Amino acid sequence: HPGAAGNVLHPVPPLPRAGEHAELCSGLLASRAHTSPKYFYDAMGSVLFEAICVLPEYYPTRTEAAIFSTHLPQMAEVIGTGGTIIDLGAGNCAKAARLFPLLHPHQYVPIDISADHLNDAVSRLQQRFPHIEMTALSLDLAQDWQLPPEVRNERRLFFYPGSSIGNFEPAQALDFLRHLRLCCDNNGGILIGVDLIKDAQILATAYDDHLGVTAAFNLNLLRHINRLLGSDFALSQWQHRAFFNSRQSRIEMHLEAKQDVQVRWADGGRDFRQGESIHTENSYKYSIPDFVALLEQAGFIAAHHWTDSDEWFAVIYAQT
Ligand code: AVJ
Repeated sequence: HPGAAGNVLHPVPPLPRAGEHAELCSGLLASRAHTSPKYFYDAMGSVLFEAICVLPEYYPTRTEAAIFSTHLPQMAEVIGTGGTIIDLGAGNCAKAARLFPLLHPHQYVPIDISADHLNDAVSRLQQRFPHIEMTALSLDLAQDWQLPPEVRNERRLFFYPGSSIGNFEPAQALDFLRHLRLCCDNNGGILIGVDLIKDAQILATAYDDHLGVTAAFNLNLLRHINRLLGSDFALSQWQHRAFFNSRQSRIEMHLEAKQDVQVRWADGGRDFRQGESIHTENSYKYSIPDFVALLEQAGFIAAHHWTDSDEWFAVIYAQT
């Protein structure tokens, strides 16, 4: 990176698109059609998600930010300084940047699926923190992944804010946390944001806001799929649906056909009946004890947690 002499900034390669075609098709052709939430995040989707984060209805981002503002000094005492911060789903890297003045990492490793977004964010951040070695990686965290040797192993702190863990099924969340535990030496840890179970109406409104930004975010998925598959989804034929499934403790997002719909792509297609839907996202909500139990099953020792006065959101630090 020319602007940051002495620092390594690995250019992020675009994700390999092989396999995505097959994965998308099989999800769309399943009896209950579904897609992975990773397909939300094309360039437009990443911008729409940033807009979601400033919606009044979407409490997680600001609640988590307030928890960090209030408790960051104590977090730094508990966690200690130095080492490598590995930012899982870094996005615009803004959340991690707030940790730097207190945690003083030697290395910062932002990981995100959206390569363009990440490259822009990291080159800006490197100017502000020229003394921190930055190594950007483009990985699909929902697939098998390994950290490359450039990632130092003195003391790895996985940073996983925003409650993105909620996109995993609980069993997959456990596998994911176990994988993180195996990536840490004896001095590692995880600082993770977890959205908590609360009133179903508050939850549902957070995913069905009055401006329709979440609806646009959900519908934009069809445009992304059209580009990836060469399909002919018409956005006007679909509507956003979001609700809290209390039995499974998760928000579900769907795209529902407003009428009978025919969709075609190069090597396939599908008819949807009016009211039929594509399941586009799950966002699991946890209690603090249940999530602590999950961390402990994964081999971490939950050291501390911080929450807001309503207990809507928790930030949990667990160590090896
Ligand atoms: C990025 C997975 C944390 O589940 O709240 C926000 C995604 N989807 N609004 C969430 C999302 C619709 C978000 N995560």
